[in-house]
Amino acid sequence: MLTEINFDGIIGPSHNYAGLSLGNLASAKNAGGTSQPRAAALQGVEKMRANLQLGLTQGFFAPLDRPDTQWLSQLGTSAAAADERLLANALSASSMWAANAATVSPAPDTRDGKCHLSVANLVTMPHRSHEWPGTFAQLKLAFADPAFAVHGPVPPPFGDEGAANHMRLCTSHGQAGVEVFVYGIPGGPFPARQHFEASRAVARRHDVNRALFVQQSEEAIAAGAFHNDVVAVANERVLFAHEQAFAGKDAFYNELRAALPEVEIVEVPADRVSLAEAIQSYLFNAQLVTLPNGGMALILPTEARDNKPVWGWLQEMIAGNGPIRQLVPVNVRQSMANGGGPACLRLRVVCRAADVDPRFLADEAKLDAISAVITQYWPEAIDPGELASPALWADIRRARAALLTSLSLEALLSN
Ligand code: SUG
Repeated sequence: MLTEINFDGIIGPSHNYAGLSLGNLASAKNAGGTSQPRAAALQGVEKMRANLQLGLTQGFFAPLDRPDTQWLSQLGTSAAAADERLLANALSASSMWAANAATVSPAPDTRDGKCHLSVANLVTMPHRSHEWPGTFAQLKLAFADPAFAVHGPVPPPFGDEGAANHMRLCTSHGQAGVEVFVYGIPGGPFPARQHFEASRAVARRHDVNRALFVQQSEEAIAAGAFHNDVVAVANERVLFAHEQAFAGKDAFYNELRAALPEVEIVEVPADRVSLAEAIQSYLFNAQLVTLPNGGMALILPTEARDNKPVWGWLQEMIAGNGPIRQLVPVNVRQSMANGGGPACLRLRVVCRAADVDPRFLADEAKLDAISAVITQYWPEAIDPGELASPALWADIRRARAALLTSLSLEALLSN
């Protein structure tokens, strides 16, 4: 029995607003602001709890070791000697956005019948480019069972941003699907982070039976959709997307309908919700999930509820007879202020829960234990001006160590 498991990145104790992501409007807007790591991480835990209460299977990944001294050392420096910008790049808690951890091709889609995961190289952004070794160590531990094949990163310079640029459409999670790899073309005002060559390499390595390659529209990237999951999300037979999400949309929709005749495309027209509104509200950065009773729910940020045109459109959609039956707003404002919504915070893996290392699976009691560690150890606030404080680095390390110990994941301490 295959289940979709959402693995959320636990928001790390170094969560801060350093404005590191060009093309991510929220990150730029909030640069220099004071962050609240404890509140941020508790918001993330409450999202996981809400998912459990909906009857979904929930997992998590632990934060990485920050500041990343190994990376700084490769650059010939240290936390004490690095300049302000480099230090901020070494301190980011960006691994919280688990949608960028890896691309996942579940067993029914691959020729060898294994669930393949490729850790994302994230080479476009310096602060994200050094996530993969720590993430890789974690994926190898969580998915050590022979039901999985965990691959290293695609070599640079081909940029790979993982599941944020990948969608899977299928009749139901356990059946063979068509995998859609969405890439960007460079040349616009902001970086196109997912490269065509990287998408093709991942599809080949996973030996995916049915793969489609689609270009993300240049207008979407220029408007601030630095990942496809800011303008589109798929679940089972449903694709929920903004009208301007894709280049060559008609050809893509035709190919999709040919591959999966039962596909339902729920498109939001630009004259109802502009790209700018979609990006401000993160309407599409929602978890579109199948509930145990069969209907679908959209777990979206409260910012979507607070945006009039967006909420108005959603209300009409729900009143109609479409496949999405329920809206579940969640408060992840601390992550949102860095451009990370509910869908950014999770990596979906369709597999047998029994094949996953149980230390990475959540239940209420474990979430209580995680909350207790966060409440005790996570810094309450970080001002970007404090990032050079050795006392802060020590607090961040102590917090992570306490979490890993409470989860019996001490094996990750050195990663
Ligand atoms: O890569 N923000 C992340 C947000 C990632 C969202 N993920 C998905 N869409 N799946 C990014 O831009 C901000 C860091 C800073 O500015 O300090 C940041 O990295």
